[in-house]
Amino acid sequence: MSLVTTITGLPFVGKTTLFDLLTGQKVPTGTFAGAEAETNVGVAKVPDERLDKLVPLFDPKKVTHAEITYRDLGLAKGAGKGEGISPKKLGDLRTSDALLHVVRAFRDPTVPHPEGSVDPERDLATIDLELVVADHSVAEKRIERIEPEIRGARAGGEREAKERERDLLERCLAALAEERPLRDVDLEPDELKLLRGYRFLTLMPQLAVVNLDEADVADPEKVLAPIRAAAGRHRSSGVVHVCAKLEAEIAELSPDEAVAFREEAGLHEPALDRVVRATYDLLGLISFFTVGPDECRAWTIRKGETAQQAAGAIHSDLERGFIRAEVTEWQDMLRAGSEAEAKRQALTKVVGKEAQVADGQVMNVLFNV
Ligand SMILES: Nc1nc2c(ncn2[C@@H]2O[C@H](COP(=O)(O)OP(=O)(O)OP(=O)(O)O)[C@@H](O)[C@H]2O)c(=O)[nH]1
Ligand SMILES: [Mg+2]
Repeated sequence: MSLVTTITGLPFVGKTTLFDLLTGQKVPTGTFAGAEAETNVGVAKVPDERLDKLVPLFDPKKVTHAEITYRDLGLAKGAGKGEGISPKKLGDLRTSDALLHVVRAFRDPTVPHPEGSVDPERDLATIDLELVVADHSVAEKRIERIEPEIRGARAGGEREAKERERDLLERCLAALAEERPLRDVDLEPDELKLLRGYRFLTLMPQLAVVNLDEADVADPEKVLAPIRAAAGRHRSSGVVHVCAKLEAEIAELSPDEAVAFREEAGLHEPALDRVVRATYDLLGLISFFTVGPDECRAWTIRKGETAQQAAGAIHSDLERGFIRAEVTEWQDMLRAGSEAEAKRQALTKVVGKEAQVADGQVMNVLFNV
């Protein structure tokens, strides 16, 4: 599965600094990109220690980590007043799997704040409101258009379907009018399916990335607790912290220096690792591995997917022609040292197409097309 995550947030909160950290790019920061700027696009390799540990066993020609595509998107200064998102940027936001809101908690007086003061909870609410406003206008327009369609439709199934859609949109509109994101509305699976086509922004999972002040890195909870509480009032919301500027400095160091510096600063894990893990948790994603002399590779699927669906993540032929899969926990594979030895020690299970795949399993699909 290929994941697209869009980074958004108020001007000058550190979006591009984070984007560079995640993707290893060097897009200039501190330039006030603003509403007119091009969207930056880059790919992050999903760090996976488990895959890294498996690699020496197989000495493969190629190692492939899972990937996430990140987009870095600026909003105009009018964000929060319903004028912050251009149609082009709305399009970028709407075609994402998740939104990543960067909120500023660093104080640095040399970096201007569009609101004149640092207040991450307020800024989070500002962007949330902007998304609610955008969705409200989509729902409103669709309702306007659907009324004549209902009048023109033949009585019976077709009209009923349109009436159901209108009623659903009316419910959405009511929630949005109360500034409630749509992911907080109780929706049946078929209603959700109907709404997918509209690509409502407030239906997307959201991760708040709190860009901490260097002085708060060692004890982040003080800053994070109120933000967690605010985000926790909504479904499909997560909170994670980074210290983008400090991490950008660390990224310039040699690996050994970086480890030492990190420990000293109390930043035990790189931003990329933390942000990616929070994204996987938020979206309910897991990884499984395929191994061999040609390639060792991590694949991303949704929690609860079956062996056959997981096979489909590799190739549609494997899903179509699925016979069975050999599954080994990654630690067992590591301990056994090879696929043959794992089998000999009965650490490898043979499973059918309905078996659920668990995070970290090594899978070998047997298929016939
Ligand atoms: N002190 C401090 N400064 C930071 C931090 N993160 C970013 N900055 C600074 O804030 C300024 C803006 O950073 P950018 O990454 O360009 O912010 P942005 O959100 O992409 O800004 P626009 O795209 O222009 O809206 C730069 O001068 C950064 O160096 C941080 O964690 N601490
Ligand atoms: Mg920027």
